[in-house]
Amino acid sequence: MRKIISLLSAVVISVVSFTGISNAADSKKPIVIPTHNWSSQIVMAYVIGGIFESMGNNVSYAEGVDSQGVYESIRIGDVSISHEVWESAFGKSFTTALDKGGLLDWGDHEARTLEDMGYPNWVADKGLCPGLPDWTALKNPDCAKNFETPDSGGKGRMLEGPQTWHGDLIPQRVDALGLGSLWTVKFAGSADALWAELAAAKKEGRGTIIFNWTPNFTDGAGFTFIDFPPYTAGCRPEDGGDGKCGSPDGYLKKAVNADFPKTHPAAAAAFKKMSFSTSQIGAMAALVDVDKMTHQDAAKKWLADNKSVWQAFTK
Ligand code: TMO
Repeated sequence: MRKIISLLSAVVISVVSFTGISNAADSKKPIVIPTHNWSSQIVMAYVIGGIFESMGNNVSYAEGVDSQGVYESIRIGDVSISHEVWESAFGKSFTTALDKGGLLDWGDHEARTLEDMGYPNWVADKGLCPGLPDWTALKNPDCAKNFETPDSGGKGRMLEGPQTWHGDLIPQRVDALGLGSLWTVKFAGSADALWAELAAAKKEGRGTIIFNWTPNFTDGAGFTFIDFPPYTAGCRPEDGGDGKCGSPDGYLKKAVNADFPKTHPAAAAAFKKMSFSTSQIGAMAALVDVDKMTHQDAAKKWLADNKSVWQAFTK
């Protein structure tokens, strides 16, 4: 009997709290959405902001937030959500904040991710580095010399993204794999500098190896990632490993401040359902990087063209 009573009271309590949550209106306090420095993330910020606004919410944007520090900002409540937690670049900062408490894992997008060094397919077609995409092709001095630039000190140059994304991960890997005498790694100041390098190398007909990722606008444009030795848990120097590994087949997660589901239950429920595919995220980036729209206009267009996709998240 005791058991039945406690079971019944548990049911009553959960029904009450369930209906309490589903009926509670979202706070009018703005939902704070961060923007970083790559296109899909910024467009998706405005897409998600538009979805929240369609539900009657107020939204504000924290622009140009550091993409590692954002998880601490969410944990302490300065920022409400993160909608693109890329495993390779930000998994460690995300997990650190998760373990400290105050931040919740709000599930994965459908899209899987890869963030690594690679090359446009015409580099292989021109025979500039026979054996690619196998990384051991990079050991060949005749390959490396096709990737020299004026600033590379007679070595082949790889152009990494902004250093805020992965610190010294790629220079460490180049050294760990014994490629340091043939290759040097430079950091681009912005994602746009990576795309400018792709265009310049093509025009000049010279080899280029850059950091890139998928989902991205380059998914359909003939870009190949180099096959480095497989990623295993702990293989990176920051995790105590020898660094002789490529990047993981990664998740793309969402995260929220732990109070967000209480202050904005309807928006939090919608955000939990939000899941974008590789082609949807690639399209968000392409509206900016190919079609040259502003991030805000790209988001408006995406929302107008994909009503049935996003309205399903709000029901
Ligand atoms: C985090 N990024 C998508 C730039 O690799």
